[in-house]
Amino acid sequence: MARRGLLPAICAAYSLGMVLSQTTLTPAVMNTTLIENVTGLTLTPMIPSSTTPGCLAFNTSTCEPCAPGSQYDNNTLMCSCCANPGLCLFPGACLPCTTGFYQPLAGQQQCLPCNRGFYTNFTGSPLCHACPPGSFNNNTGGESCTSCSPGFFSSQQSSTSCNPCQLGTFCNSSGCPSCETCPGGTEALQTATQVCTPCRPGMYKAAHQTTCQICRSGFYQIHWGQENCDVCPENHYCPSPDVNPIKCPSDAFCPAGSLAPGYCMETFFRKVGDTCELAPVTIALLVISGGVALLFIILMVLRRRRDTDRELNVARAPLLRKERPQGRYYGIPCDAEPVYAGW
Ligand SMILES: *[C@@H]1O[C@H](CO)[C@@H](O)[C@H](O)[C@H]1NC(C)=O
Ligand SMILES: *[C@@H]1O[C@H](CO)[C@@H](O)[C@H](O)[C@H]1NC(C)=O
Ligand SMILES: *[C@@H]1O[C@H](CO)[C@@H](O)[C@H](O)[C@H]1NC(C)=O
Ligand SMILES: *[C@@H]1O[C@H](CO)[C@@H](O)[C@H](O)[C@H]1NC(C)=O
Ligand SMILES: *[C@@H]1O[C@H](CO)[C@@H](O)[C@H](O)[C@H]1NC(C)=O
Ligand SMILES: *[C@@H]1O[C@H](CO)[C@@H](O)[C@H](O)[C@H]1NC(C)=O
Ligand SMILES: CC(=O)N[C@H]1CO[C@H](CO)[C@@H](O)[C@@H]1O
Repeated sequence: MARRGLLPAICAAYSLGMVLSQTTLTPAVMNTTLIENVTGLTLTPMIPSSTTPGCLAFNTSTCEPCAPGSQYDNNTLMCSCCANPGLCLFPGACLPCTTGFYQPLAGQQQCLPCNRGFYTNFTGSPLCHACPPGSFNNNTGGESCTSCSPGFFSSQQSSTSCNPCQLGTFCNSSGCPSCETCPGGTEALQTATQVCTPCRPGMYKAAHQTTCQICRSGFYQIHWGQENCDVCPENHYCPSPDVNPIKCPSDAFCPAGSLAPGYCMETFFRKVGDTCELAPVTIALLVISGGVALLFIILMVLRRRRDTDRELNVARAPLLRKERPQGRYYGIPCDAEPVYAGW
């Protein structure tokens, strides 16, 4: 019975100790309590006028420079009683720099704001930290950095802005230190891309390429987001890269990679196995036209021969005329009338 009542008491005491040790461990709390304690003890008699007589209460030979990360405190006699600004009776009497400010040197009157691209998120800092890659900060006196939005990145430390992802790359979360190339079968056609878009049917993109490409002629792809295209199979043809291969007509040729079926020249040829042959109608036509041509040649020859005969007759005609007497009657040739010598 006694043990059952004792245990919770021990636990309560233990947890109380934990709480106490946690609060007293924090340095900031220690320093402020120290200052409060000292001021409470020593300043009560001489707060009002803050003239030199009050300073007599202090042993000012103990003044020392404020530590890095802190500044001279104008509002307390423990600092203003010291001969030089930047000195206080003891380091704890100085003011720690607030968040966003820092002071790397001892004995300074003021803390400095962190530069753009830098920050400090705790008090009493002797330095500022660079914004890590993937974040930025465009203000002086920054207490924190802002993560880059999805689609943007910052690859350098202490960035003051983020850059949009380049074409072909993406960032799908906030705080990207770099953008990644879109995976195979997807592309990014705009800058600041958050999600890559899959290639359309009829197109493909290998992992290393930046944009989707149209399938080469004779290839096809009917699915979205593919890394390659398939060759149009034999006995099929692929008129468009984004449709299923079409079965070859029985009277046409379709080797693998065909864009269109290959036909024998219509009506004059026909498909026989793997080749084209003359169609029967063509053979008949050839025979007929051959006969016609032969007949025509014969006719031409005959006519030519008759023409030569006539030329001979014409050539003889003047000879006949010259044999006749060429008398003149009053200046008019008697043979003015043409003599018809033809047949
Ligand atoms: C102030 O100092 C006294 C001893 O001088 C100490 O007992 C007390 O806990 C201190 N106060 C605080 C708030 O730390
Ligand atoms: C002032 O402090 C110093 C160092 O602690 C000491 O040596 C000196 O005696 C003190 N002077 C007075 C007047 O208390
Ligand atoms: C303290 O006083 C000095 C001189 O008057 C001034 O330059 C400085 O800015 C003041 N510091 C603070 C923190 O007010
Ligand atoms: C300060 O920033 C660091 C880094 O971002 C973080 O780990 C830490 O928790 C921050 N501290 C406070 C008090 O915000
Ligand atoms: C950063 O701040 C400066 C001045 O405060 C301003 O001129 C500049 O445009 C800002 N840059 C960005 C990226 O916001
Ligand atoms: C973001 O991209 C990474 C890498 O490409 C991937 O592993 C992850 O699943 C993506 N997350 C979302 C939410 O899309
Ligand atoms: C800024 C400052 O004075 N910090 C001090 C706070 O108290 C701890 C412990 O006493 C010191 O180590 C720090 O230097």
